[in-house]
Amino acid sequence: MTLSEHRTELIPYDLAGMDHHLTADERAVRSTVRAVCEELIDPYIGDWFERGQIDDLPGLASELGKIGLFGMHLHGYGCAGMSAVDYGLACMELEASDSGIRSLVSVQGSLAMFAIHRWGSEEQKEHWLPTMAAGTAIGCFGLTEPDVGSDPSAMKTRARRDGSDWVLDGSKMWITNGSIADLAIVWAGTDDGIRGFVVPTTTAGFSANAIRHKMSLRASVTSELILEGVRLPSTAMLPDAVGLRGPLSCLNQARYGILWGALGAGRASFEAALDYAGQRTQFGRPITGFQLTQQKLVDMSIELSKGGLLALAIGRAKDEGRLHPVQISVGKLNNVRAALDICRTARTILGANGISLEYPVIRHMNNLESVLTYEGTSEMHTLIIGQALTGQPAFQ
Ligand code: TGC
Ligand code: FAD
Repeated sequence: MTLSEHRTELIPYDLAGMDHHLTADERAVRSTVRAVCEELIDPYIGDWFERGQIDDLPGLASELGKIGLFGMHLHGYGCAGMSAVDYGLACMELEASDSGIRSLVSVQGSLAMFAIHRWGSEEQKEHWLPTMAAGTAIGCFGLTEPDVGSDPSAMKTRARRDGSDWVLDGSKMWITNGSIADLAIVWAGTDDGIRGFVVPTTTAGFSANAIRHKMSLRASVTSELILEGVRLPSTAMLPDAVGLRGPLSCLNQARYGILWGALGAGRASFEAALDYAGQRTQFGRPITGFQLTQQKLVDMSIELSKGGLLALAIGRAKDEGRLHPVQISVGKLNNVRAALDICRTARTILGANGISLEYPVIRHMNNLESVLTYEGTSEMHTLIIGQALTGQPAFQ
């Protein structure tokens, strides 16, 4: 049997056969999320990105909540209690539609909900998690500041005691969902180290401004948070999170989702390029017939295939409770970098059409520039892995 007779058995973005290692239930989760994306997101996303606005964001959030996407890997309190692999597959399908939609889900579930679920009091969990799981309350996660990004230990936002209250002053920058949020998880320095606070966004002294002029993640709300004498009761503090390990534990969750999600954006761009190349004729033949185009398609396909196996290996390790955070850095660094390269290459295959929002490629490419930077830049993940390999921190 020739290779071309085998062709129909191969999935172009999964030549290594990762799909074979998924259970029927996992495939069903993936299909469900894909179908929802095809109905609720794909017909509109190009327009949302171009206008920098999602129409009826509360309506979309509530639809995503209905199928259990918010905090889907958390247990209890109205959360779906699915596996890490299920959650990863969902992120992949969401990001095949748009990184901004995956961000909406990641920040809600992996950052804001996880912070409360892992570090919050019983009262905080019961108060916030069910409505957040339903998508009727939206959360954001404020770690980054205008002068503090990769090194959150240097944060300037402060929380001071005033009687039994806490009073927060400072600002946070580049905060996803910030100006649409009902609650903000705010990390602040105290005399006892960095602590987390659940801040209802209606609290006096709290304000949020949307950041404009973005050329990336345009179908996602990104904001500055201002905290001016924000007075909170003592019950607003996350009681069990002390020090940087509080926020970093949340980042582990979100980075895990991203290492799957980025492959979705890469896959969508690869598929668009493969389809386009088969139809585009130059010099009297489809451009798929040129060796240089085939080289690009082959390289993209192999990177997607390897990235899928890496994501699944990391997902299985997470489900089995043997995942090391450094492995998350390996997945985030590799898969985002690979997906961005795939999008850039796909864009060249589309020629001039590659720069048009009529096709998804430039949107994914621009989005992945943010994904490469947020949740730890590629340099930070390189240094995390470097430290693990050598025992020597090279951050400063
Ligand atoms: P270091 O001294 O190494 O550690 C401080 C404490 O944290 C613990 N720790 C971790 N805990 C859990 N998970 C991890 N991955 C952890 N890494 C470290 C560590 O054990 C220690 O605990 P303790 O109890 O002994 O105090 O910390 P460092 O200050 O040297 O920093 C290390 C570094 C640079 C790697 C870290 O600061 C870092 O990852 N920086 C990047 C910042 C970042 O990723 N920001 C993301 C903001 S959120 C966001 O971007 C959302 S994007 C929207 C979306 O997701 O869609
Ligand atoms: P900097 O830390 O200033 O880094 C600038 C450059 O210097 C980078 O290339 C970096 O890798 C490099 N660099 C820094 N230190 C070193 C070093 N020691 N060695 C080598 N190179 C170094 N944050 C939140 O808290 N919540 C959110 O919801 C959130 N959402 C975001 C959404 C978007 C669309 C974007 C773009 C960002 C978001 N962020 C969020 C912020 C994001 O986490 C930060 O942008 C990121 O951590 C990097 O910080 P910075 O931009 O300040 O860059």
